[in-house]
Amino acid sequence: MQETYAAKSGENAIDPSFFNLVSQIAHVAVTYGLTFTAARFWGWPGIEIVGGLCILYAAVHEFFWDPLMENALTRGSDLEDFCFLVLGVAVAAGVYAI
Ligand SMILES: [Ca+2]
Repeated sequence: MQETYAAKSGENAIDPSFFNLVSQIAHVAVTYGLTFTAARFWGWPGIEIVGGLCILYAAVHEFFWDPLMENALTRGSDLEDFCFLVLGVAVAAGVYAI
């Protein structure tokens, strides 16, 4: 059984590059939202704790969980996913600092 193929015009399918774009926007938004919200409540200690937990989560999820459990059709680059999760933390810290 063939698992992947190029969709024909008009066929109901997901464009992998569009799927990846949406995924990376979601990765940044999640860690940005969590870290910036923590910063609003607890300042820099909130960024250190919640941002640190986000980075820990990103590392475990992307380099342990995904290689074992993620569907081959939706799995992209774990390193890219990790970088965008960390980017959300970094942007939150940057926005909080200014
Ligand atoms: Ca991943």
